[in-house]
Amino acid sequence: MDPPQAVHLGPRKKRPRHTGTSMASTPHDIRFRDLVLFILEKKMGTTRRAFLMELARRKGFRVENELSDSVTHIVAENNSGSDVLAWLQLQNIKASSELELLDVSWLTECLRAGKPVVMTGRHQLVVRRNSSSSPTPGPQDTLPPAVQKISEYACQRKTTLNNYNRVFTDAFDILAEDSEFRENEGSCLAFMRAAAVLKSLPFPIISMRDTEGIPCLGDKVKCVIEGIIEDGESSEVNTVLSDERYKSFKLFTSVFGVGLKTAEKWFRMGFRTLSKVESDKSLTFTRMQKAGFLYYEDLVSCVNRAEAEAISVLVKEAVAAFLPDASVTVTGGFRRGKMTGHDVDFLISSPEATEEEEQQLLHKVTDLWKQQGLLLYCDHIESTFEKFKLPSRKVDALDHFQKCFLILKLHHQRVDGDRSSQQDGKGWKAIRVDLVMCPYERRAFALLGWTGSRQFERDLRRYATHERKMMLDNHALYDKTKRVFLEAESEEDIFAHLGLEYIEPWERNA
Ligand code: DCT
Ligand code: MG
Repeated sequence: MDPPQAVHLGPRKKRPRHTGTSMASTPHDIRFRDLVLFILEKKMGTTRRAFLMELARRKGFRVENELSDSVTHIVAENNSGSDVLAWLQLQNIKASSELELLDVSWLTECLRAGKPVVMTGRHQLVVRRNSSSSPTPGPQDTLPPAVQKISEYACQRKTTLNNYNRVFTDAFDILAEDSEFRENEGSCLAFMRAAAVLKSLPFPIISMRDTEGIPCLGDKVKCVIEGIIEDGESSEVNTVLSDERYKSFKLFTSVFGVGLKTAEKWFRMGFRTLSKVESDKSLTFTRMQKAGFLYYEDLVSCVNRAEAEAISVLVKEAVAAFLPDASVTVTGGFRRGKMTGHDVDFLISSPEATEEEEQQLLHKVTDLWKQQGLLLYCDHIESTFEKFKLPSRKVDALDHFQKCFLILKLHHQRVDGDRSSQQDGKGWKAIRVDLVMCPYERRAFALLGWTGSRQFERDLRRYATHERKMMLDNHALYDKTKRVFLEAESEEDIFAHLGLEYIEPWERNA
């Protein structure tokens, strides 16, 4: 799963109000040069104004910080036309007949449409008799289309990495993680589903009206959204971010090999820092945790694409040395188009290999790396795969394929365009790598399962169970009505069996 990034939502105190740094203004290209907007703070508030300004700029609108002669459109909220005129008068500004005074609903519709929409009477706070109906270069009235029915299942939504609602989804990722640390499964799931559905929206949520008709947004979730819309930050998230338990669990579980149980134990023992844990003589560590501490700095700094490509070459070379016909496919986040990940995942299968050759491949590959001095950590899990076993009922069940969890030494010179070798004395980086070996006829199921995201996988299985009376896991698809296993050569076949529109890997970032 994607480690949720810390959301910087500013300090907790309400006054003075701050916008989160995630909304901090960065230069954006201006796409609509005929419009110069100014957003009135009065009755709207600093934070909401900053939120809207940043969004509008991101969408290519020119928004001025100060009111000047160049401004063509003034946008206000909860102000009547005469309120705005009175305010202008107070500023000693005479409203020319060209100046448009508009309600915020016009701006939010523009933001949703991604371009200026035609101004109508319901947007205009002051309708001037001599003003043409629309000086805006709107080709047609692009009022937002009614939100199409959005499925409650992530496998029926396209979720690319283009997330319009990051400010909300970062918040829900943190709340979900906190619920996970507290082993509150229901609440964790609710936050994860909320984040997933918001990631799929083709527009940013600007007002609570935008959330109407969107599934997976319960009262608790809506309350958080409302807080962020109003204050630019979530008080719930701020509470979590400053919570001892959350901070400690986050830190402890960032060590490879440390799960919830161990984090809980260390927290209860009063530990709050990794250095105190590591130097404590009374604790014993697993082999995995020892490696986790040893390569901590490398492992917490995410793997980038160039490093993933270099690892991919390494894996393909090693596999080809023993099974030249085997296919090696990058799965996980990198297959979904992510630029970084916490590891690099691979699926390997061979059409020709005997069962014995298949079983030996991963061992041969890791032995080779050991000889080459590249194997920093290795944990082999043997296959428990059975041909006629029904798919698991559990949504989060681990699969039965043979696999190994590794830490490999990646020399900087293997990474294209890497400039860090000069700065980094050791000349290599420790990288987490997962290799999965599966029987050739199961490769489509394994590929679908290992591509993720986890939320996408969960919903695929849930959809199969509840909507199709089928059972799906990383090994097989079983039709309970017909009592048959459904075979698949490709991921497309599996979607077709399930009666689902095919979703490309880069659209599975739920
Ligand atoms: N997976 C799964 N069930 C599990 C573990 C993994 O379905 N119990 C799938 C979902 C994603 C894929 O395997 C790879 O797992 P990760 O590497 O944990 O996820 P990722 O999406 O690749 O995230 P990251 O980019 O952080 O590696
Ligand atoms: Mg991964």
